[in-house]
Amino acid sequence: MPLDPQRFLDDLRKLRSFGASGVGKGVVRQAYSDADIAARKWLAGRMKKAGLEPHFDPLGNLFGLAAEKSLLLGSHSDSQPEGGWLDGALGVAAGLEVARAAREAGGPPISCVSFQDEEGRFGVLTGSDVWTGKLALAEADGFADNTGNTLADMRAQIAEQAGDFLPHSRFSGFLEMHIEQGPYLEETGLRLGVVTDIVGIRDMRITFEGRQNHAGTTPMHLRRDAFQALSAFNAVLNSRFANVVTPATVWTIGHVALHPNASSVVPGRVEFSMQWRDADAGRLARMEAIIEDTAQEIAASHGVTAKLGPVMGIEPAAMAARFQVELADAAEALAPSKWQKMPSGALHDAANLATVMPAGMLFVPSIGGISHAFDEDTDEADLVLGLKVLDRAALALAV
Ligand code: HGY
Ligand code: MN
Ligand code: MN
Repeated sequence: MPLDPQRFLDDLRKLRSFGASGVGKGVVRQAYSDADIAARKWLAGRMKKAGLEPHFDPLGNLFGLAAEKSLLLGSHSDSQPEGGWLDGALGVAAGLEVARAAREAGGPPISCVSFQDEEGRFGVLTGSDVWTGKLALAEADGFADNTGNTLADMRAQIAEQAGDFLPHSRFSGFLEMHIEQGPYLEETGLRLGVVTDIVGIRDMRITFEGRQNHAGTTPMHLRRDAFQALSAFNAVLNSRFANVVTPATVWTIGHVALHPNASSVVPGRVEFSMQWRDADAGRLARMEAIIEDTAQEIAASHGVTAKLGPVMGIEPAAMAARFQVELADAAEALAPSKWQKMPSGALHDAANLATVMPAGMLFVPSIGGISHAFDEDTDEADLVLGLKVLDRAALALAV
């Protein structure tokens, strides 16, 4: 059987049914949720049916293994708390289809994978962080999500299915197809992106602790208001970053927990996430120093204390030259002049995989540049074109 785009689209739509949100094509399928675990069990069944041996490792990373050493294709099937149907799922369904078609056609051995917790419920790219040896399992087990669940407790749900961690030497390289998640391809009228580099990321939690008090009786000059500290921190940080960043640098305060979060109470505590991304590790370090200094200065001037948690991160990663060449050749063959080499501003498992084997990535456009939102989408013709380009490159790399 040759590559079957309809079977790939059917799998992709079926995968969406696990955690389908009811809003647009969105999904709610965070790592280790019931929907995520059900989706992985279904995927394991599809792998088995395709003649690929399903293998869960202790984190819940799910591999569909060819019998011999092989190229590995895939992405992740967990979602953000409010996610789209393609982020990660596209690369998983495409990897499965290419591996399955190669097997049916008597082609080279190709394996597929869905990594666990790429979206960082517990860390940054938790499943591939641990598998590639960047993060010790014992340390990761202690990580808690925003509501206090630990990774150890969550992964215990799949302990019965789990086998060992696989040796990296079982694979000759890693290819990941993904939606762009940004506006560039659509704006330039291109249909494919061959990724050159993946930016680096740093992520930490910061807590400002002040004094909870009555919002009617506490004079402004006596307040130690955690929200006011956060607000001032954000404004000062933005102005200080202006001297350091480039137009491609990004930073986000995306999660804020204000205590006790009531309209008649001066907030006594705020915990928030601070994330920043750039292609230059030196710039990431300069930004970290500015964040630390600013947090301490703002704390002192607002009568609160600042507690800075550990900094987690992924280093900027270059994609393997040969993988870029084969993806570019395939893109030019199937979509002449409709592709471009480009960096990735989003993080991907391929950044971790690049530390243990050659890795490459292929992008297809995101409509309106929207992702990490329910209305994320891509034209079906672009999904199928991406599958064909991935297949062509994989067959060239797998021999
Ligand atoms: O946040 C990211 O870039 C990725 O989607 N985990
Ligand atoms: Mn993703
Ligand atoms: Mn994502």
